[in-house]
Amino acid sequence: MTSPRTFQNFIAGSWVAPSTGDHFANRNPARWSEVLGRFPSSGPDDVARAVASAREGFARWSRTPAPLRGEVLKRVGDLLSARKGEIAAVMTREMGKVLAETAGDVQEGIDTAYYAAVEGRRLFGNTVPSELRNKWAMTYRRPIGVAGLITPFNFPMAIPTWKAFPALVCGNAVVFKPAEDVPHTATILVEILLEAGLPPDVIQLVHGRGEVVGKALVEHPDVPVISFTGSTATGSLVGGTCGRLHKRLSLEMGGKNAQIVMDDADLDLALEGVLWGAFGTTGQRCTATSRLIVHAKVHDRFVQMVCAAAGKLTLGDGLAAGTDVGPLIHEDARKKVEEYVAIGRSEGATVAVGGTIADGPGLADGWFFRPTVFTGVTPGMRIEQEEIFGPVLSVVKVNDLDEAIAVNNGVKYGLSSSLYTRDVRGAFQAMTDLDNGITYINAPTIGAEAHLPFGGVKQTGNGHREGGWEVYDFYSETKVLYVDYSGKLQRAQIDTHGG
Ligand code: UN1
Repeated sequence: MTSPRTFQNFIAGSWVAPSTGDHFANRNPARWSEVLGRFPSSGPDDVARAVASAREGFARWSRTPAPLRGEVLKRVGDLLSARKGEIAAVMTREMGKVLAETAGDVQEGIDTAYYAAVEGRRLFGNTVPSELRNKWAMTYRRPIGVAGLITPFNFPMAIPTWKAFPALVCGNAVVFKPAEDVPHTATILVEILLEAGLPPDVIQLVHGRGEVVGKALVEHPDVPVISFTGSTATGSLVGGTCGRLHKRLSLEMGGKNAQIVMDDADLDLALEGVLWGAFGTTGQRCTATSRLIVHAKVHDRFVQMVCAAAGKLTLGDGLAAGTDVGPLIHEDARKKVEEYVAIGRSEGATVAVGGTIADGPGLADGWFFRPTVFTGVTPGMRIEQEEIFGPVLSVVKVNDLDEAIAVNNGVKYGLSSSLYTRDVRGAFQAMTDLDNGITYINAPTIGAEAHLPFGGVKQTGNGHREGGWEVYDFYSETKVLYVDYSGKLQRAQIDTHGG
């Protein structure tokens, strides 16, 4: 067997070994004995070199016209398209989700690239009337500086592109710290950015641990913009530092998303939705459906449909045809799921299906856990309140839509929600009252599109959005210009009505 390849950081225009000399193994979660590569365990010195180089890159890139910056992103989209299948396979190998999903993840990157390319020609400001005569008032967007991007394992291509592409089109330079679990996909993204013609010092890739590399990036005084997707606990730490250092910060964190199924819903449609929402990506999505809120009139029938179907899902290597659900990302993730199953039992909920490690043929060397459905869950139980980030669905029975909305809103998170109904009145009530950043009607809790804002309320985020047009506000500074051509001093608020 050939020994695994040793990968490098991309710093100051070159692929280089880490200053520490240390590396970590990237393993396949479906077959943990398989080492896919060795990646740098970088240190603060690597971050410092990357930031210094990115500052130089920023000086030139920020002066490159935005439409030309957009052209680079257009080529990135073309290159991602050409390599879609290959990247999807790399991604499945390093993080486990099935090939159809990793291909979708790459497609999300492609969509984000083409959308960013066009935004390069549209980075609008506003021109508005001045309250004074012979005076113009307008805004335009300026690049900010070096953006530090810290990304999670579950969408190894999509989430980095959500952050990096708008940051770049807005004229910023990027230092990218991907999750330790998915360093290979991150490496390919950087290769593609370079091949597309991005000046080498505008993108820097520093691999390593969050506590070391992520921390150094967040604390670095020359990185004025930080974007972080990950756990709410880590997000609080990042937020504390950024608050102290007055940094611009976008946080995208936990979720406890619910699918509501009313008594008039198309149950077959709702079934497909909940299976995809709860067990796709093995439940490891911020937008995963982790609660199912069902009207009492259809509760027993629908729960039975869900359990029968969940029990039939095929676990396995995401590369194998016929696999529905891949492994969890690593041992700790599976332990956490096991712990929550024990917590749910001790709280008095019933495991209706699953609830155990899956270790049948071909599964023993991976972090597999059976799709699990808890029934008899009541609002306030920990399995109803806390993010598990695994294939565990908690079912809550309700008597009407008002109660369903109250249950949905009774958690600290607010990312996505979904309602299955045929009642237009109820749908609009829910669209208004569900306290989430994203609500789906007759569709699951996942399904965000690249050109619409993505994010949540309450402890899911800090008020910013990824994707869509709103993210361009985050990565640019709005400057206001007043031009007075009256030839005399005109005092705002004082001379307004005088002339
Ligand atoms: C996440 O869950 O971390 O719509 C991101 C969705 C996906 C992206 C999810 N396109 O849920």
